[in-house]
Amino acid sequence: MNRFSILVGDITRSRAQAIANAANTTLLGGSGVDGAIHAAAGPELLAECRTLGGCETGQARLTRGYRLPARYVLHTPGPIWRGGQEGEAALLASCYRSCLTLAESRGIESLDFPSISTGVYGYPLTQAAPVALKAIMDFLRDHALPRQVRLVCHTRETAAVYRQVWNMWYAGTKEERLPEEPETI
Ligand code: AR6
Repeated sequence: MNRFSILVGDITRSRAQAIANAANTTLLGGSGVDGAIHAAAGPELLAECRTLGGCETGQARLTRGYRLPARYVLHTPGPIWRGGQEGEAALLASCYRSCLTLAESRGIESLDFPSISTGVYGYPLTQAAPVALKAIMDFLRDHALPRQVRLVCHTRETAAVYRQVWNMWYAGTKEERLPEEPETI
């Protein structure tokens, strides 16, 4: 089985053991995927987030998932796009790595990511995709956990950008290419 795949759909429906949340540094909720995760998890999630005292950009914090199917949420504030010369790529890579490291330390076997920073925070998708995929694939190469990592894109167009980058850099053979028709959740 491939340890990495790309899906289309709503990450709040994910049955992975943990999902990542594209949060902000307050960890107190917002719009986009953050809003959807808090809405689906219920007010207990916000109550636990309040105890954490925020999180720096590029770092990650773990909470329970409450009413979500996922047992845990890994909250990570992505960088706000400021033109690309303000360390955005290193911070974005750090978001993925921080979540993966935290997941590994808690023995988490399966982890789903949204496309961090590419919504409200304005990170251009074609520039975010290679950074995100390199961070994930570098980590998987060196670590046994999480066994399964998936990127859950909200739209087919977003998934297509990640798929093209993945196929270009990580599919050694034609058979390893990700399917044009992604799975949906
Ligand atoms: N499932 C999967 N992906 C989703 C979902 C969903 N339910 N909803 C949106 N997306 P964004 P950011 C996609 O804006 O750019 C919040 O207010 C969306 O289409 O959610 O990191 C936070 O509190 C896009 O591709 O996150 C922060 O203040 C991707 O998720 C700020 O927004 C990320 O878009 C973070 O901005």
